[in-house]
Amino acid sequence: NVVEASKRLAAWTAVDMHVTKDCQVIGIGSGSTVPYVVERIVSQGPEVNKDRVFIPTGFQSKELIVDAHLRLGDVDQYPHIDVTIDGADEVDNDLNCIKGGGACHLREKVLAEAADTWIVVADYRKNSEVLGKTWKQGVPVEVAPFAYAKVLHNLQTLGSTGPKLRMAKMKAGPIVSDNGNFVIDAPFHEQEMKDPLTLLTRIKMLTGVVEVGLFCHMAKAVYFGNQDGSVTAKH
Ligand code: DER
Repeated sequence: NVVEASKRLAAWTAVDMHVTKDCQVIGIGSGSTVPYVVERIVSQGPEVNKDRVFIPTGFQSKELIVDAHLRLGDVDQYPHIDVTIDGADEVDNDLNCIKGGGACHLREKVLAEAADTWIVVADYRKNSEVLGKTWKQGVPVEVAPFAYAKVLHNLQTLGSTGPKLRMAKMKAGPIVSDNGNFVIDAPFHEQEMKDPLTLLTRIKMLTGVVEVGLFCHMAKAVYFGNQDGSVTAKH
């Protein structure tokens, strides 16, 4: 379908542009777009991939690497990464991203920061002017379970219009991240979302917050696949 085709287009373009022969340590993000990133890397052939190592940003990301028979590495061994490619839930015109729709944003941000180059790939639905325009679920906030009720209260005080603990669908109770934490989804007014760095800083300072799904001034480039088969790049 057109959304999947646009994800593939974004992913293939990003790999062709940024996963060059000299890239040896590669971070793999999470979500439904990154499988096309792995697909394109595999298509570069066993010769170039045999000396590479691939670092996952969570369980799903690890399974992608293992299933593609690529060499799995650990961020403990490779704390410095050449390039990490990941998805996003929404991207504004300054390349700020909302991430965490898949509750993987702690490890995703670690590998984004560890990388010399962090690249985002997404379908056209994520291409936005101001964060919060299309992604209505709110800012994902990973919290220590012990602190979730206090952080919920703090987020309301910060102006969130209705912070909610993210509940599991096929399990009674909240979802639990790969790190054993809960996730709160905190919607904010456009006023706050227009300055994501300030909002990120205010949320991150709340004791009990582990990581915030706002990635500000981190992406070197973002590629969106469009419905007409073209690609939009933001730098
Ligand atoms: O949770 C995340 O940040 C993931 O990268 C995810 O939200 C990306 O979304 P996708 O499934 O549309 O690629």
